Amino acid sequence: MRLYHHPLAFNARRAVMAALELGVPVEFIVVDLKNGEQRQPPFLQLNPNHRVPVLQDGEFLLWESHAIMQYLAELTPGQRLYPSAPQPRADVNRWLFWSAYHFSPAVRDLYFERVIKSLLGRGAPDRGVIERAELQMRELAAVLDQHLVQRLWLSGTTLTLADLAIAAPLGVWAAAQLPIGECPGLRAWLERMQALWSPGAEALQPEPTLMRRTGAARRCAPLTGAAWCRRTARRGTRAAPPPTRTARAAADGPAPRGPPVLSPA
Ligand SMILES: N[C@@H](CCC(=O)N[C@@H](CS)C(=O)NCC(=O)O)C(=O)O
Repeated sequence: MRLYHHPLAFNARRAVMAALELGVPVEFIVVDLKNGEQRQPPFLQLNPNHRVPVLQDGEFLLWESHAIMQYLAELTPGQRLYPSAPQPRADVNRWLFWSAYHFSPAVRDLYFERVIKSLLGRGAPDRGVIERAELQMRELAAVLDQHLVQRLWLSGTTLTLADLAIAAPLGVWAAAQLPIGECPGLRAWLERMQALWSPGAEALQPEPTLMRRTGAARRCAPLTGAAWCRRTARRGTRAAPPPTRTARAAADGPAPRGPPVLSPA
């Protein structure tokens, strides 16, 4: 099974995170987005929308990151990231759709205007887009914050696909200057996600100079079957710890540093 992605693409990152957390043996392939590989015929045969991620499982091709997460979970016997009972599953699905329709597009606009445009030499940030996206982001962050202030995880009492889906775009919060500074519940949850995912930081960003490179898709073989994947897969099936004083204190503490794992650069 192959997963086409790019280390700076947070939509792809949620699929990568799901594969690693589930311990699915996937071959990770980086697509050279900066040089337009995604618009070349070979990649367009994988995804006519010229976007990562794409999962290739034999003859079966699947694009759309949230659908890939669900598929990978379905393939994994005994997994607990995607519950099978109707209501818990619907609750996770609710956050996946919310992520796809509302949250990720708002993050994308701020990330694109403030980070990607300058990386790609696409001109100055558009103030109008930034103002609209910031307004939207504040509302969405408040929804997350209120939900998370009394809870450890977004859905149910353990880590699920919902947490991975929404943490992935938040990895760019510092670089994209996302307005989440006054959201203690959200920040405490983000710190929990960082603690879970820090060991994967290097794995997710095997080539820091990637954006300066050119050429065809690069294979990230070291990711496949890494011991770290097995460790996190086990952790993913473990029940969440009860709320601790440390977790609550974190909610009141200073703003966290940029998420090491999830950070784009
Ligand atoms: N809704 C899609 C969005 C995918 C997407 O926008 N991917 C971006 C990177 S985050 C991309 O590949 N952009 C390249 C392009 O538009 O040419 C998903 O969740 O998979």
